[in-house]
Amino acid sequence: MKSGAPHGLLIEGDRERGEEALEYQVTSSIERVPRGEDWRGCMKKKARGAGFTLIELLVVIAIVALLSSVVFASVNTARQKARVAQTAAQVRELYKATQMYLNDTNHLPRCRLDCTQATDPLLNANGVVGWSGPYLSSGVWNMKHQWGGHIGLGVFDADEDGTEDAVIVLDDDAPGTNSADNSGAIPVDALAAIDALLDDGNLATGNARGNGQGFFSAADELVIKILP
Ligand SMILES: [Ca+2]
Ligand SMILES: [Ca+2]
Ligand SMILES: [Ca+2]
Ligand SMILES: [Ca+2]
Repeated sequence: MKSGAPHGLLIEGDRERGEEALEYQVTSSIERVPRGEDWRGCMKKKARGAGFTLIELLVVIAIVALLSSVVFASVNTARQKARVAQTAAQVRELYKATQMYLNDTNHLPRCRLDCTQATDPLLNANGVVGWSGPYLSSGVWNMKHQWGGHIGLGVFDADEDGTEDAVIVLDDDAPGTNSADNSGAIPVDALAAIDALLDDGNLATGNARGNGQGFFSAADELVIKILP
């Protein structure tokens, strides 16, 4: 459309818009190669070699995907191992605190989901004779395991032999919630790994039982009988 225009105007158009550059190529007798041509020629050269590059690229992508899935899996395994070890350490720490409480008071401490900082037996005497705590610096009322559920202290006849037992519960419910919370579920393989560190590795036997297989545990929970 600008074929009849002076060359000076066409050059201006070429520099500003690719559309006009094409028209300029057909109609103009100026020898200078428009910028648009430079660009297209370059792309054509790349496109010719792209067959090999694409296959190579796909192979590289496949290898990277494979490697990253392997790395991701091993990172996950390492993270789970660390969480399992940390949770077992928390249980041992709480067990020691419970032992000290029992030695001093001759009572078993309780602190389940309705437990607060004010009622936490490891932090407050609350009239219990012989109490000489605190037995755990931040208590147990807000203690969470690595999946976010409450680590609680319970007292009930876990093994159904007619006498009360002290238990540590790795709950699937967050501190201060109720049994319907379920936000802190522990994966079954992690439950078994915790059981293996603290007990016999079997969720249905020994002093640690879980995932609904004993000691009145719910799914995704572990109940550990610590006393007597
Ligand atoms: Ca019992
Ligand atoms: Ca629960
Ligand atoms: Ca629950
Ligand atoms: Ca067990």
